[in-house]
Amino acid sequence: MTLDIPLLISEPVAEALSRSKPVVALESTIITHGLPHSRRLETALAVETAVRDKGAVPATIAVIEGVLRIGLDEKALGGLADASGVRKLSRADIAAAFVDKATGSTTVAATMIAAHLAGIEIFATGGIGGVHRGAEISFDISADLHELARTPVTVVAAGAKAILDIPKTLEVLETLGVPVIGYRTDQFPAFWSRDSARSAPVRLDEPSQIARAHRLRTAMGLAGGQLVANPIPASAEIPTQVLDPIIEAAIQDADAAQISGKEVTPYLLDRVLDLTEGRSLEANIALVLNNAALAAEIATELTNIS
Ligand code: PSU
Ligand code: MN
Repeated sequence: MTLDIPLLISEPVAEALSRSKPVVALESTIITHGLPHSRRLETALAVETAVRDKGAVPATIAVIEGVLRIGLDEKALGGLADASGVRKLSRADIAAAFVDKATGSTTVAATMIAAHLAGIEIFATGGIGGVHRGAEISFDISADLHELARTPVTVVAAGAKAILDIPKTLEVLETLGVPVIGYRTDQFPAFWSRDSARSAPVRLDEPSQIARAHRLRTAMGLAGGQLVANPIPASAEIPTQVLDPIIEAAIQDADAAQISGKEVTPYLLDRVLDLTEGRSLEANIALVLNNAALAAEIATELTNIS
């Protein structure tokens, strides 16, 4: 017996895919687990608009009542933004959410899986998960890194969150053979800041080049995606000197409160938001919008490759 995957692709997304129009996948965890309630719907809609403004179709992905939804209308987005108790779903959690008929947001890893199922090659987010500071003790390494090594979706992010251990995150990506492409930069960006004092292993300056590299990897039969590291706009960045002590304090708070597992990332983001008095929130939103626009440009270039 084969089971059907409970999958629903929205009308506009299905139409765009069938006509080979540009489509950009968007994740939902950054909305439900990365932003305060008051800014969720507004941000989700603004990110979709940033994709549309560049001529592509947005496909926000989430599991709603046990169904994997690719493309959410405003009502569904509003329901997700308002809901409490929304699960955070990574690769390990999706099938159980179907069985339980649960509602959950997809992380970078789960959104890549869902995008690939639907035939979407490019995805925009804020920052990927990575190797946490102190991972040599905690073993906390995000499933996002392994997903990048196995699922052929190009992910546009503002680097890795500065709450992580960025050098270790880059080492693991190198070990896994994931291309890490600095977009118009030699530096690997650190989410809220443009620089992390680490270089980006590869640099490409044109969306068309990133699209070609994606397709060439497919042609070579290479598993996995690419990470496009797109620095936050200069006008929105928070310099590392300002952030570093705040991140240290947030990590100490997390240790004291014995936060572990998938709670760690949302907890740290929330503490940084409090400690920066909201400045990190504005930066977070600005960088997601910037990534959505670049992903739409790459999506358009992908449709130009015959
Ligand atoms: N970036 C943000 N906010 C977030 C995340 C990333 O600005 O909430 C989420 C993404 O969904 C990412 C996840 O995939 O955190 C990583 O979580 P973990 O470290 O538990 O794998
Ligand atoms: Mn983790």
